[in-house]
Amino acid sequence: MMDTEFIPNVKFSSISEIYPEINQLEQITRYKSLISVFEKLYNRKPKFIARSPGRVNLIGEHIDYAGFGVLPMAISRDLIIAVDITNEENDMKVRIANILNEKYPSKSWEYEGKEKIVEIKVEEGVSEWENYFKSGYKGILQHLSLDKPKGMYCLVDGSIPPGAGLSSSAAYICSVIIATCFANDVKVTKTKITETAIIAERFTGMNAGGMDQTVSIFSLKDHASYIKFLPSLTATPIKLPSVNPSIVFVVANSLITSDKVVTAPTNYNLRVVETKLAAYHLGKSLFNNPCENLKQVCDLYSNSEEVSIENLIKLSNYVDNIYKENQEGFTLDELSSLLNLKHDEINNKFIGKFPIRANKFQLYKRSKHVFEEASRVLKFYELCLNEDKRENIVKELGNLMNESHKSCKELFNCSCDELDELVKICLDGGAFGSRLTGAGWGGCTVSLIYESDIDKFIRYVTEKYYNIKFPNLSKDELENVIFATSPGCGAAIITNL
Ligand code: NG1
Ligand code: MG
Repeated sequence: MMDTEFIPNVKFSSISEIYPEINQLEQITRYKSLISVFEKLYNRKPKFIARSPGRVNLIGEHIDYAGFGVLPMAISRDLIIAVDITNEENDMKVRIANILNEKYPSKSWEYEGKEKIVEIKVEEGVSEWENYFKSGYKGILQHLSLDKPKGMYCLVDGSIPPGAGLSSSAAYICSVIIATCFANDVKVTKTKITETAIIAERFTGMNAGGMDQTVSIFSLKDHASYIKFLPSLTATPIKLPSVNPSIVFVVANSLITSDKVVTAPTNYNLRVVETKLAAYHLGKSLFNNPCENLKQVCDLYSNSEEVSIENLIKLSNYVDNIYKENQEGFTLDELSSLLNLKHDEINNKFIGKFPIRANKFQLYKRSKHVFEEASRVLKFYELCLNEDKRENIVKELGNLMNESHKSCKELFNCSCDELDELVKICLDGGAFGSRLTGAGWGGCTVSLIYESDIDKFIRYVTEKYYNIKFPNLSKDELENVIFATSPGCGAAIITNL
């Protein structure tokens, strides 16, 4: 197996190579300060640092869990964990602390054997910072066969704003997994780490898709990723179009935080259920074969595992037709007769471990969004690949992003007033396209602009959005809420500290 299959080791002296866009000196200072806080806190030196980046999704929202391809890129903002391991044979304790210790208090726990590993309490309405650590730790230990995992001292520092749709949770879990592997001297392939991280995120109460973990682990510097989940997980690195004048993506945080774990029963997890219900129903009505996800409906429809824009459009039209009489959603009773399933069968098949709350289940809107969004991803991908089509490319990419936002807002209902307002301001400020990124209901937008317009654009959005809604933000804070991105590196272990 090739070495590149594993998480790369980067020497501390080369960490600036990981960070293309933001001040590299600032990063070096950040790492040095992490190491010195670690030493003061634990009275020992860290052995290594694990880092995994957040991401901005360029296009393909809420379709990963329906099995369709997405197109995100890693950003420089990341989650780093300084780690030392204990050498005493029976010390299997994990101690965690955070640089922001007032907000995130220190915790520790003992290893209680394979069966138990660690208890994760997920109560509705609460999301504890240590749960993400525990989830990653539990996920990887369930996979590895270690009799005695090493005790660990850990100190965490994150630069991804939480609840902003930039995937702080997946970056956290991925860092924990690679840290635990490295601490215990085991090598696991990138694919296995990603799959473990996806399952691990579900311990936190989110019925997670796989985009964030894949992009965090697989990204290559200067490349976005085209990620496919079925028939198997693949991440193809792609260069963003090189055009003249050159383009860049700017992230702007609406500063409306959406804690996805807390809102999962009415938002994220409910959407997962709705797309599954639609797959079951469409599969049944088209082929007498209830499907598990909407990608499977598409495969059966086209007799191939390759997805085509043409077939996605046909399916979107089919959805118009089959739900002609009911575009406003089905009650549980109505679903029961539509699918010919009893209430508890629906519960067991589609809901299970992730509780949801809904008066109506939207099959029409959700499936239509998924098929159309999947076709926009393919169009975006083709535009990135096709060197000959460069004339209107910036406009075309922008239009796809705008259509994506409209669909997230109207069909997937995962936007909010502030995001819609911010998108409008970004477009007025000269963006070719602008859309919510990540799960939505708050969090960030991503906008496509000319690189030469960055300052002008940021000034405009600051004046129209931040100065009005959040007039007390300092200059430093502003730099953290609106910033230009370039495609960053994936996960790494930093050694030789
Ligand atoms: P964020 O923005 O990190 O909550 C979530 C999911 C993705 C994807 C997007 C919507 C997790 C960890 N992440 O992202 O898989 O479904 O929403 O496109 O569940
Ligand atoms: Mg998340």
